[in-house]
Amino acid sequence: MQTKDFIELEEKYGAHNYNPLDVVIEKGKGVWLYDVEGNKYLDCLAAYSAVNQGHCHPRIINALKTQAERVTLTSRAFRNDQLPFLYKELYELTGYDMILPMNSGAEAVETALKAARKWGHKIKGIKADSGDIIACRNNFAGRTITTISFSTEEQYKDGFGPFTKGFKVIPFGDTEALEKVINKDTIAFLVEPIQGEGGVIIPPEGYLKKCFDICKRNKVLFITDEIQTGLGRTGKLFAHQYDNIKPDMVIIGKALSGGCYPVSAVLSSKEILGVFNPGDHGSTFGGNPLGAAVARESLRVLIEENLIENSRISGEYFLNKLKEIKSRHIKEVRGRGLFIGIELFPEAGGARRFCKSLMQNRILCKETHDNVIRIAPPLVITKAEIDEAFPKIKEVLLMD
Ligand code: IF1
Repeated sequence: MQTKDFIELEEKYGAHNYNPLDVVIEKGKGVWLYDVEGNKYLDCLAAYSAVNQGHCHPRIINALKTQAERVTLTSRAFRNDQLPFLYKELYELTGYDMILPMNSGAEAVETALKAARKWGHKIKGIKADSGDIIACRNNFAGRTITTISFSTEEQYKDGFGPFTKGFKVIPFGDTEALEKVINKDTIAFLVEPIQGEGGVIIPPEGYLKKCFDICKRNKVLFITDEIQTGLGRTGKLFAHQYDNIKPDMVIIGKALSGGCYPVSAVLSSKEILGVFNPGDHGSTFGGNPLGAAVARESLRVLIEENLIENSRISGEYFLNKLKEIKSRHIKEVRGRGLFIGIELFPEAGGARRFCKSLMQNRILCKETHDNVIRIAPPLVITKAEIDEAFPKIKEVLLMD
């Protein structure tokens, strides 16, 4: 079968909730993806930062295979021999001493929201079934009814109401707006340190620290969604570390498993996650031994292969080279670590057509918010691979 045959089959039976590029991937290794005709592509999306460790990392695949032949799922009705070590290793890596494991990012966001609400009602003393959680415009937190309830992207909400109450939305990057919206019934502030789907939007210097201090002064939980920015993507373990803060809760996912298995988690403390009693919350697969074994190895690879530092150094190198491109289409090139966005002027006709041309040049990117090309390769990328890709990117950005 050729590319077109796969596309035909997918279009015939699949729900059309995506508009993917017409490339059919057959295998991946490191930063490289191969289509069904054997063409080789540089992956500059890394499955939205889930494949920070590179495709099919041998150590992670091996951990997956080994555990898969021991036991995959026990349910949480019983205990398993992988999860306690994942907890311990996450604590040693992050300093958070209470962790709740889930599967998808959205499930971890929902878990954090439930923990925050329960903390608000049981600890802060906000009246039951009341209180607000603050989010930012242009956020992305998942596709569930609650996570889209505070989305400001009309398409993500169209037709899916009624929505979950108890959320207020303020402009991202605006500390005064946060100060103004907080009242005695405010429970928490949920924020992505850099808005990914929003278009790789980096807030003003010191924004997170100022928000953190405002939240502390008002006994409001400060929660970071690091599902995309976390685990090395921006050149630090967590993007919030650029502001030297320690959020009350950190939500992680994606690269927690190196893209080999859905694993997410809420990292927090006994004071907050301690509000959960047995039976309050859970999930069939949450905390399963297969996911835990994969996550343990994914974290080891991230640290032992120095991928966070490589993200910082290679990201700076890549960003500086991209900034050299003098194209009438480019409005701004911005980024932190290997989390880069090339914002185009609206007159450029939208980022999609550039991504299609990049695909012809064997580089796979994804547009975000119409006019931004997201460049976020696996963190294992080398300077040589960047140098090989750069002229192809430059050629596309100089096209008419
Ligand atoms: C899709 C976007 C990115 C996330 C942040 C929570 C989640 C995500 C900051 C939910 C997930 C994914 C979803 C995926 C595409 C991708 C995405 F374009 F949708 F918005 F990365 F920017 N918080 N983002 O980025 O995690 O439940 O998906 O595991 O196709 O919807 P999830």
